[in-house]
Amino acid sequence: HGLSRSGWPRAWREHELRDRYDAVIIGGGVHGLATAYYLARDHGMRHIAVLERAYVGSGGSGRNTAILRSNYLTPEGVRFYDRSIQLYEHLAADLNFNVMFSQRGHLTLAHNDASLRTMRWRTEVNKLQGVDSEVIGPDRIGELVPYLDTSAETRYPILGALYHPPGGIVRHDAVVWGYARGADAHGVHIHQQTEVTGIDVEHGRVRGLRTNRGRIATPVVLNATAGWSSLVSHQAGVEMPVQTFPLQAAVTEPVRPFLDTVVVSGTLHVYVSQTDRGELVFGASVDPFASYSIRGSLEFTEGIAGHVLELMPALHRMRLLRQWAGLCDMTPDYSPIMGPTPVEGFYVDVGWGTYGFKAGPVSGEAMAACIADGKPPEIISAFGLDRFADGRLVGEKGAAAVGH
Ligand code: PYC
Repeated sequence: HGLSRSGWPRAWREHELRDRYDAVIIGGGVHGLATAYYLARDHGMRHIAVLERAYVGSGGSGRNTAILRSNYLTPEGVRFYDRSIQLYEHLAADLNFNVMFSQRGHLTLAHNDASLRTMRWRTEVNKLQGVDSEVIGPDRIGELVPYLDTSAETRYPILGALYHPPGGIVRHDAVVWGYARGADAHGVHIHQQTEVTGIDVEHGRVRGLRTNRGRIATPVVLNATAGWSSLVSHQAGVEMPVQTFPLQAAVTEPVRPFLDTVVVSGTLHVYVSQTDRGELVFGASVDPFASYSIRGSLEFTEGIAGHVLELMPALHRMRLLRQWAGLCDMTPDYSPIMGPTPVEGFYVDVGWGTYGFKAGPVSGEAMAACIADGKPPEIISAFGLDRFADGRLVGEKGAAAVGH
């Protein structure tokens, strides 16, 4: 039972679906699995299920570009993402699973005065929160990334950059598998191919949910989905201020390592990094229309190729290997929605836009504390659903990702 067909031990087990759990987490991505892991490990909760419609990591956790950073714009955002970086720094040891976190530094290029001003603003907020960021000029950028065209002859000359040394990349699948294995070792039931078809609410409180494999009674449900988060919350009668957009990405054939920083250009709507395998990973901003489609488009391929070549003309002979898309749940202020909802026992960890993967560890830690204590811990207190009614927005547009 504990072995796969090839004879290797299974990283996590399969279980019969029980008709009762103490908590059910919808979504087997990094957020849902991390929440289950910390709930079981740190809060001693037993009888936890994670329900995943497809396979673990099949949503945003397996579709992102694996970039980690904490150089945000608001103090609330910087503190939150910085805690995630701290957890990532110890994750391989914690999970006993090599997640290949490479803190190679992260550069956000400024091609105009307005961007440079925002970079300076972010630098000051970052420093006040103890996060390492500084604005650097074209000469230093050229030393860090020799292949970048830092001349004044380009369409959008590079005026400077926000340099964030602790940022970098990680092996995103390993993070998902590590949390899944860790959660399983603490007794969590991971149910793949298990789709939630309804959430039962009586007298303002969660009673259970229905799935394609049967009913489950539970007093606690966490919506940790991405792409369909508003539809899942709607099943509990809770409306989310979320609009869903596709985001496309691509990788090239592998080449010898030459790029050991992450390079982001908001003006050119593109970010580039090189994996340990040698592939270049390219990502774009979200598609310009709301949709649940994850089909690739030729417009994306043409656009990304053109923009990458504006930054690094020497790459003109490289070939793209594959492209894909993921779904981004955008909120009005570009910050997530985390914590309790008006339905007792129904919690959300949603609205992750284009920035969810890097927040997986801190979200898991914070949502586990929130569920165990019945109230949000300080680190996520600014991200509650009620902020939209009260007008306490946490505006992260200037640092969320590219091209918003
Ligand atoms: O927030 O760093 C980010 C990011 C990279 C790609 C999409 N979002």
